[in-house]
Amino acid sequence: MQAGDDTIAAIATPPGRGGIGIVRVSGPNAEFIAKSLLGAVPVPRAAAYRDFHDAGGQVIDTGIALYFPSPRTFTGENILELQGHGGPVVMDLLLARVLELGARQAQPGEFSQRAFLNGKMDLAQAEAVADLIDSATATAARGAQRSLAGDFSRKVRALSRQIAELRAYVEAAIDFPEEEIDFLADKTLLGRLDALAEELKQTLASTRQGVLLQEGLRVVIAGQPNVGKSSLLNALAGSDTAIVTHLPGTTRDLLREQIHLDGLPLHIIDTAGLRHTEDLVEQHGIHRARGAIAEADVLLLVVEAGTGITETDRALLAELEPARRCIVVRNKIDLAGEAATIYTGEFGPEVALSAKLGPGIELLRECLKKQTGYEQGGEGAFTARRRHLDALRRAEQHVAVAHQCLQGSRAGELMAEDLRSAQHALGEITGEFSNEELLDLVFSEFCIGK
Ligand SMILES: Nc1nc2c(ncn2[C@@H]2O[C@H](COP(=O)(O)OP(=O)(O)OP(=O)(O)O)[C@@H](O)[C@H]2O)c(=O)[nH]1
Ligand SMILES: [Mg+2]
Repeated sequence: MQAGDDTIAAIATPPGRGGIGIVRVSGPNAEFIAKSLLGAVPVPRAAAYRDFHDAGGQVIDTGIALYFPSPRTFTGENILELQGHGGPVVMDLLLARVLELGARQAQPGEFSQRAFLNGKMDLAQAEAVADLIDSATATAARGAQRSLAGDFSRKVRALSRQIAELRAYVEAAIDFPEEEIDFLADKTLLGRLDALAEELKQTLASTRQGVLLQEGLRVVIAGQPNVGKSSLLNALAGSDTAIVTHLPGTTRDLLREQIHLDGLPLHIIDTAGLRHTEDLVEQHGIHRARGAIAEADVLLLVVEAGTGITETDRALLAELEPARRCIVVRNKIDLAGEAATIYTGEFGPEVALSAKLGPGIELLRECLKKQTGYEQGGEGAFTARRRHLDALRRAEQHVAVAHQCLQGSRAGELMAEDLRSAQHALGEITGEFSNEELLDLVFSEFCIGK
């Protein structure tokens, strides 16, 4: 795949008013556009204070122009950056002029895509650019910065190199069949496969953490009406997001709040109380609640301490996949005269607390941390994506099969084939092996101008 040979342009700053707005141009025409718009091409990599002219020679704006000639640029192409005043009309006029001079409006993520296609960064690094922009916590931002710097890619490449060496070894054994027995019976080969499997396992574990850090966790609060679900959302968020009343059926729609636990982003969703109802609006709410429950990473099932888990709650728990994490919250301990505590109940951890008064909320936070399996943003934590996790899992499986081939039948050919597949899976992470579909998927999530 090759980067386009046309010139792209976009407003790189967010829409709306701001002190400064930036129009970014990349491609072979950037130089011509600079000359037409500014009168002369600025000295490379030096700030130039210039008038930005329209077709009739009128000044659209005055600002800073920066020119970066290929190849030492973000995209690898000629880049022109025009920093003007950040008003939507000024920016639109400036962009319109640039398009008039032969550039085309860039697609979301197209600058980063060109950077990837021109070998300026690999695919995981390009994804980290978007992750850095989207990061919800400071820990996630630091993790994305590490991935952008190549920490994650280096791990993946090192694994890929290890597999390549093993492949060479095994393929040599196949090519010289008279020595095959010796080659494949060699204990060091088995040892190296074991070491590889172990490293894959560790990388998978840190990648899982990386995905958690980037995406955060969907925590859904559910239960019967009036048990204090919305009060719990408010207590966790430390704000009055949700309406709380003594009337059952207060919450109808899904309510979302974002908080973080030691740098791990949590998307908390409050839902309508589950009950049989004739009220049409509430029915819709309950339908949405069920949808949210089905997609939850962690379910907080709220019950009243005085009542405990009811038959309706049991029915809900029975519907959940066994692997789904669930914490039972026994709310309103102040009414039941209980103390805040945490213990292991029938369905997993149970936390007794009072959402209204506060005792036990800290215990719930601790429990959430444990349940998520998130290790507090250790030094060197990097962000990753589900796509990466997927590829690593496939690589792990292929290596496991290769291991079996070696131990069981000493089937050199099969082993070589699985090692090849494992290496291919790793190559998908860095984009060494990619296709248009994958690239479209990755870059379409970017913002315009990045
Ligand atoms: N005493 C006491 N009352 C509570 C506690 N938590 C919630 N409540 C009260 O219980 C009532 C219902 O609280 P909500 O938070 O609206 O309950 P909900 O589960 O969101 O209710 P629906 O949205 O109708 O399903 C309100 O009057 C709250 O003040 C608590 O810990 N102690
Ligand atoms: Mg509610």
